[in-house]
Amino acid sequence: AAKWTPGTRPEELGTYLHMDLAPPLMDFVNRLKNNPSTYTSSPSLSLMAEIKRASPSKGDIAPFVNPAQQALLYAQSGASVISVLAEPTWFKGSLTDMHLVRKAIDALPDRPAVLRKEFIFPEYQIAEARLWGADTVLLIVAMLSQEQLQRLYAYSRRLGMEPLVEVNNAAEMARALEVGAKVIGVNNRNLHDFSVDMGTTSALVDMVRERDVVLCALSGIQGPEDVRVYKEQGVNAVLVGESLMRASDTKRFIK
Ligand code: IGP
Repeated sequence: AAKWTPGTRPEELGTYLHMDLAPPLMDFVNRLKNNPSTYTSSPSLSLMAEIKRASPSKGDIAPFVNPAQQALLYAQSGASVISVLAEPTWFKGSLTDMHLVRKAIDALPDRPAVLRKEFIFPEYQIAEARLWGADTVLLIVAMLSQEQLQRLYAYSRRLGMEPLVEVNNAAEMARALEVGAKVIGVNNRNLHDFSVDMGTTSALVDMVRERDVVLCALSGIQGPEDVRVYKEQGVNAVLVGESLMRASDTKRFIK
């Protein structure tokens, strides 16, 4: 088989069978459910900390951040997952950022899982994520037909990765549940007009209450007060980008 180096496209290698060239994989769901952190306010609430240089709604946030350093800070702060924006145009991210994050935390005991945060559409992006050191990927229900969602979900699972499936309303939540998603993130930010409504997640908690689903609140979380409210409502994880990128003390933020 051809040898994999960073940048090699999966299709150059052949099929997913070449995934034996990828680095070891961590169980993302298990990492979210069994959070050994002493920093988060409860063992049942996990933190997904995001590396985000810029965004379409906010412009530059931390364009010159060192992803390896930031990843170590997040790991020390008790993050269960490090989400890395890999999208270049609006978020100034890259797969290199994600690869550097994986390398920086790889040898840590109980290292956080690594999430490729990008608009994933073709299947090769999932294989590519895996080869570059991701433990999982984001799938956005709003940009996929149900058939595409089903196909990408199945492909991700076939590579051993339970994806984070992002929804924005009840209809999309129903679609995520229909494909059998085990980790569902509700985006409080409307992707069309960028408005943020923190109640978006709260409104969907009841739809997953009796199910084996890890429910995550995404976007707009500014501090421990927001985290506490979600925890009381039964939310299992929070994903925080901008506030953590700007925080001078990430540990206190999470506590
Ligand atoms: C993070 P915030 O407000 O904490 O920086 O938001 C995260 O939710 C956001 O980056 C995000 C995102 C996405 C980015 C959620 N879904 C899809 C790109 C694509």
